[in-house]
Amino acid sequence: MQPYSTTTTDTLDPEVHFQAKVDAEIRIEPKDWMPEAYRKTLIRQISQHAHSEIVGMLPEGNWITRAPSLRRKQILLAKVQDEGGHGLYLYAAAETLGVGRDQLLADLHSGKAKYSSIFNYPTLNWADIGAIGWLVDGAAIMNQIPLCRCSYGPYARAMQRICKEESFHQRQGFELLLSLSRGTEAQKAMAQDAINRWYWPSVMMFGPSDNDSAHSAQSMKWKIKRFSNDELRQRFVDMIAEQIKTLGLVVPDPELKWNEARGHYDFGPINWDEFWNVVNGNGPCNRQRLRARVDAYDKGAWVREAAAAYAEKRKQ
Ligand code: FAQ
Repeated sequence: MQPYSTTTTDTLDPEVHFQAKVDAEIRIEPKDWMPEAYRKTLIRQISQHAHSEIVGMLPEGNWITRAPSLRRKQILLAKVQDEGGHGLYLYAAAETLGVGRDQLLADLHSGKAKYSSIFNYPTLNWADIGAIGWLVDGAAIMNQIPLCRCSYGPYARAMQRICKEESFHQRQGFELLLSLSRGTEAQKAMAQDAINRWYWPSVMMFGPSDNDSAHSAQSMKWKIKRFSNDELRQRFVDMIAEQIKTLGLVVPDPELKWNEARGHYDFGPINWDEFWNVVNGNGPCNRQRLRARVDAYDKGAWVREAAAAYAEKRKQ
């Protein structure tokens, strides 16, 4: 942390003043001066994050009616509802930067704004719900804990609550897989199959490798991101390689191996063609996911109109 004093920096160029605050770990709040590029970067990242949360409700929502017990159904309902709540906190955080909710959603619906690649994969069997909780929420937590210290106040505060809920999500996923792994041979095979399909897409969630990450250097200077994509990915691989031992299952990576000198697990090559293919709209479920969101928005038009009419009536 660098020393920061308003009196000594008052006369400075606003950009220098801004960076000095960031370096001194002073949170930037909505009414503070900020460089236009900082504002745009935050709108991009926070809105893409919000879109990921609400699109992320779809693969799991698909299994609510088919959960194998009332207990599992209650857990899944609560989790999917939490993801919707995360989307709302994040849209609200993005709105503090001067962009409206309608604009943010229009950008999602037109395909201009991205959402996480991971939600373009299908959920084929019940074990996928466990794999999503353990691997996808596990990757999300690894990426999001440092965002609780993001330089932009509203985003950092939203992330604190989100991370608490995500840790429950990860545990329920692990517990689900543990039950399956201790069940019949068929249940164990189902859990392994789900891990085989969700592991690599989860590793890709952290984004392109540092050499190809367009935004990382600037976002780290602004303390939006605290660690690079590859650093977080390595932590995730290290965590999963240990946790899978309790499940008695295997990570689908023949090259995964503890490296004593590095103090980390080495792992096999990532299929970046697959990653960019999914990011660019050609994954297994991209069209289906976007269509579901656009349909939900269109079908909700009467609710928005009724709420606006009611608010207008109360004003009068
Ligand atoms: N998918 O220069 P970078 C969750 C894009 S929430 C799609 O490295 P940056 C909870 C990137 O946008 C999961 N696109 O970018 C849950 C950029 O394109 P642009 C979401 C990706 O921003 C669980 C380009 O590649 N989490 O899972 C992806 O510095 C279960 C160059 O990349 C967040 O959004 C990707 N995986 O770093 C919900 C966390 N990766 O925008 C439901 C916040 C990269 O120039 C169920 N976001 N791209 O057109 C972040 O931390 C960052 O934005 C990164 C990317 C790390 C995702």
